[in-house]
Amino acid sequence: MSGAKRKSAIRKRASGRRKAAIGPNGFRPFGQPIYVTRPFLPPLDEYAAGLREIWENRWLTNNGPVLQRFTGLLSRYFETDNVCLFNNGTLALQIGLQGMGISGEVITTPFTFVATTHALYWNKIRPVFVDIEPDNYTLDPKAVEAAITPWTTAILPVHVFGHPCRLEELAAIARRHKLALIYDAAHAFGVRVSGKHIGHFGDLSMFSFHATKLFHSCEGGLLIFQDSGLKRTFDYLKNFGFENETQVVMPGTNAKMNELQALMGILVLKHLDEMIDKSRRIALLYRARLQDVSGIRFPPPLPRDVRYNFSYMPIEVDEEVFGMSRDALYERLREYNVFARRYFYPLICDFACYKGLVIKDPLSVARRVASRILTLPIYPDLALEDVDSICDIIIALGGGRRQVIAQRRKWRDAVL
Ligand code: T4K
Repeated sequence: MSGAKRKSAIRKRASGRRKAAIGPNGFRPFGQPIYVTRPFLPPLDEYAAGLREIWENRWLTNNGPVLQRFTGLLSRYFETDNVCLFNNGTLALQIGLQGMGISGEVITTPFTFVATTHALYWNKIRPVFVDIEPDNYTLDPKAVEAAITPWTTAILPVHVFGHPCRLEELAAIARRHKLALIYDAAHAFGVRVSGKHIGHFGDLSMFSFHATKLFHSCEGGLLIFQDSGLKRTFDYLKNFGFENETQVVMPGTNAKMNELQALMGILVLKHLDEMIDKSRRIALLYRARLQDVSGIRFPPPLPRDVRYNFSYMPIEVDEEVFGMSRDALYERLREYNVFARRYFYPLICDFACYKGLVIKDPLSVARRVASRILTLPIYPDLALEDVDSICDIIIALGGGRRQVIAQRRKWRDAVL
């Protein structure tokens, strides 16, 4: 392609992606879909160089050199040897529970991705759903304590959207009742509390490295744990239980991360701080533009000692005040090529496969949040101009065009 043609193609792509401008008939849809997230991709030549090494090694999986390098990097990042990589977060959590011998009942949240509960199911553990807190949507410690029975063996809270759970209260409950505390930290890579990695709270934490996560390895999962004795068990469980060529010590499965995943993880890790910073600016812009819009609610800012990763952008839509239901807003945004998501609706206990469970907690907060939640697009490469246009559309859908103009003036004064 000639230089001039290439420039024109780039210009076309940018304007196609960007424009949801105010036209004579109102807002025009974006030229290309704006998804809730897009994976960060490292420079292609860096990945190609890594592939060349893999080609030369002819070693694709089963604890290859790239996987070992990735493990070493994560071990340094978390400052512990107690790390174990898997081919995805679901199997990591499933094996985490199995390796720790969790059984009976586990108290958990219904406001999460379905994999949290599936990991219990595959271990024949009964999930006991209790309510969440209205501010950051994590498990309510009071509800947890009220749900403990003689069969309870563990608590499985989720740092949903990367919001840290009530770490101290949950630790105290676990201690008092001699329960294991296992965190689903799928959304929380990069989050720190008082300078400490979120993965160091509780007995064990699982991170998902799925492509939709801020930090990813295409697919992948990681366990961080306190008891170093568990490492051997996890290594057996993810590799068929092999001790050596002739001995199988337990009925494991195949949950190994391969070399191509590990390579992606190594290259994306280099960009973690830059990704968090870009996402932070996007989140600030959403807040500046939308926080005073009637009927839109943001979770309150996190405590000052939390270093957040800005991996999700949840808002709640109050139909009566906003003038449109969450579902209507979700649908209308799609008409503009904006694919926000209703994470996490429906609640897990309302999925057909879990409907039969007896649930004592009325889950009133979780139900209200699930009916109002909408997660807006956020990812490092999302242009601020696009965020601005998404906000224009939301404001216009709720309150009309005049409000957009007033809002624009206001945030420009505040932010610039
Ligand atoms: N626990 C929690 C709390 C979790 O949130 C998850 C996963 C897990 C456990 C399990 O971890 P993993 O086993 O997945 O490692 C997505 C992800 O598949 C899932 O990993 C994630 N949580 C969940 C919250 O979101 P979907 O069904 O919403 O994904 P999908 O395919 O609709 O993707 C969302 C958007 O992302 C697409 O509209 C476009 C964009 N996208 C997606 C992919 C895969 C891309 O641009 N490129 C891509 O390659 O579940």
